[in-house]
Amino acid sequence: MENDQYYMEKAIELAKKGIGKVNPNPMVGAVIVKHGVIIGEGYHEKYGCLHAERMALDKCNEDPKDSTLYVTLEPCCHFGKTPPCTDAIIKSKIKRVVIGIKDPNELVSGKGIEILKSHGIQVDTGVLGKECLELNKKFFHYILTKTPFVLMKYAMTVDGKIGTNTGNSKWITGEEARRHVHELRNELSGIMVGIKTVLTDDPLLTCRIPEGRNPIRIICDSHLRIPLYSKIVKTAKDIPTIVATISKDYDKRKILEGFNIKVLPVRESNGRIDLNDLLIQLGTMGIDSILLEGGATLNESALSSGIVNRLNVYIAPKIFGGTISPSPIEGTGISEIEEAYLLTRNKISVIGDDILLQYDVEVK
Ligand code: AOF
Ligand code: ZN
Repeated sequence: MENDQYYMEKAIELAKKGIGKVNPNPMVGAVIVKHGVIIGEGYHEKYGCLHAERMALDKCNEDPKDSTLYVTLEPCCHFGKTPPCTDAIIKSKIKRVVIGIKDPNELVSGKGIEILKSHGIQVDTGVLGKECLELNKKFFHYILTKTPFVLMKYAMTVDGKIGTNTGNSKWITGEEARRHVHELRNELSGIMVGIKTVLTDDPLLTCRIPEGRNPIRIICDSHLRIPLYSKIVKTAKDIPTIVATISKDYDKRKILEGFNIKVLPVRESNGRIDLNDLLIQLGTMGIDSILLEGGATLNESALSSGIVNRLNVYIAPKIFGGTISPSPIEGTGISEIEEAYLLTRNKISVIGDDILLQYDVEVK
């Protein structure tokens, strides 16, 4: 109907207020409209809190009887941390419910729609469905696979270098692009790097935007080489940190645990961490999404293990040149074109002087 998209856009905007606070649950927004006027708005504010639909109903400044509810995700019909939203919708005598996308959660998945319909409520689904799916890409992936959604990110020059011939990489992209990465750190539940990155850059891997929150730090460290004087170890008392390893060095494990680091034993694959096993374990810990920030060795392992779902490439208008200057994906590479990892273009944007290419990765 006329204006459906307009109100759904509003609901999407509201849902985004939950960025970084609702994981592993979805970001959901809801708008209640009566006689062409918004009478209530709500969104899922924080994990475990009220669902968007109930917040919108609570916030109504008028009786919602005969109104239309716009909601980005199919209303739930199960008793979870809160009672079913379908009950509240039916009780309020809302006449029509417009849904962005069906909930993939098997406890709901279509059943919410059926219950509403069986109570004589008109239900329309698929309004801005693509946008509502994009909004909760991580949630859809996590609830269907029980493993985290992995976003691989790197910044490079136009000639595909992630450092100079001395390994210098501060900074390749400009301030705005770097801020964008901090927004991702605020949004995704975990941030993952390989031990080489810790040894060469000594990073903190924190989120440095106002009101941002730190992701859980995950270090892939097959042989427990992480130095006790590294910033990661020194700050682990305050920032949740996981070191994934295949090492049997129990003394070092104990020392790291003394620094409040969770040492996670992982299955071995060709002398290294089995990333698929690691992802399963992280999934059971409730980690729904991971920002993979390299380096080049881990990037290659992640791609070849088939765990990467999305790729963000930030391209700076610079050229470094040099045969030994590093590139984003190392390892052995491929010999036949047919073996290439295939990507689907999702979005191209300009961020300051840099360009962001966003791709979905085709899982082999
Ligand atoms: C949310 N927020 O606004 C809506 C959700 O863990 P629970 O009990 O809060 O239930 C989570 C499920 O409820 C979630 O997986 C999704 O299927 C459904 N809808 N969840 O966290 C909301 N509407
Ligand atoms: Zn609900």
